Amino acid sequence: MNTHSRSTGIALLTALIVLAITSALAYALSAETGLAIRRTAGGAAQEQAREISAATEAVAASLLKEALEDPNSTLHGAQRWARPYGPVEIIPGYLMEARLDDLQGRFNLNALVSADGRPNDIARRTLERLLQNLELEPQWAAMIIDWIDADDQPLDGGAEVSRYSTLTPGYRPANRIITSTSELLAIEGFDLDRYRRLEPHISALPRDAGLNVCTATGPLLDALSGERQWSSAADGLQRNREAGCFPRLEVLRNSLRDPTEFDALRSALGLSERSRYFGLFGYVSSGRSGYTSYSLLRHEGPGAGQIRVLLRHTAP
Ligand SMILES: [Ca+2]
Repeated sequence: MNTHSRSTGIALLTALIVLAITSALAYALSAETGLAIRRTAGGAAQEQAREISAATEAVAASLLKEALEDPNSTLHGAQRWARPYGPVEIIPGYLMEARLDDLQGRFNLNALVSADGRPNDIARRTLERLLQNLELEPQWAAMIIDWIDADDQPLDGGAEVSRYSTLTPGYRPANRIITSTSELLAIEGFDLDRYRRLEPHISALPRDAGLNVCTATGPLLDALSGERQWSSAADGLQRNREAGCFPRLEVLRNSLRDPTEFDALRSALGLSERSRYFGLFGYVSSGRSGYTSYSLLRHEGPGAGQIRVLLRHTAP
């Protein structure tokens, strides 16, 4: 993109955000009418930062609806929603930055266990390959399946309550789908270094969320194709993605070590060229204080439809 259209884009986004903040503040002020002002200056700054974060959700929603309006279009990283925003001084004294992440460009850990409670073998093999591509031990796949599946029967290489209860202090595996990838840190031996390496490539979404090949990370594409071809040519992947969805499903099919496996892979992992689940990461700073926010967003179609906030974490 040229400099002119980039700066026009930023100016437009800034205008949208300022509008959203103005509306949020107007609402907050009207809600406070008649109440005594009792906040400390720090509390007021934090409240303002929180309102700015809420406003970013409204802006993110409008960008996502724009990208998803045409039900036949692909969802990819060359669209406006994918551009990191800021840091920009959004109102005097407040810097804001935000980015949206397509969570379906990651491997969904909850896809490891099928609706009938049995391990999804294709998903397991994909995770094992992903772990190997990241130079992690493939055995973690069995440990993660046992953590998620409802039964107490350990897989070969896995661990269930019989093992966790012997630890000090003892505890039980979740035995249900997980809502945050950070739950992996509760798995015996899965340390922070391993988590940091794996985290950019995984998500914890509803089992049937699907995987968008247009935004999948290089190591994850390699895990799908069974060949180390995407992450070893990261620059080429990046360049191809500047023009739109890449690889298309057809291209991925032809990249498989065995293309006849494509249909099984597609159905086991819900391969597609669109997404519904997004993570919005925001950071607002004012002076020496900062405020982070994370929102899990889901697009509900058809067409532009609605963006629903499924959960929101905020922290000073
Ligand atoms: Ca289990």
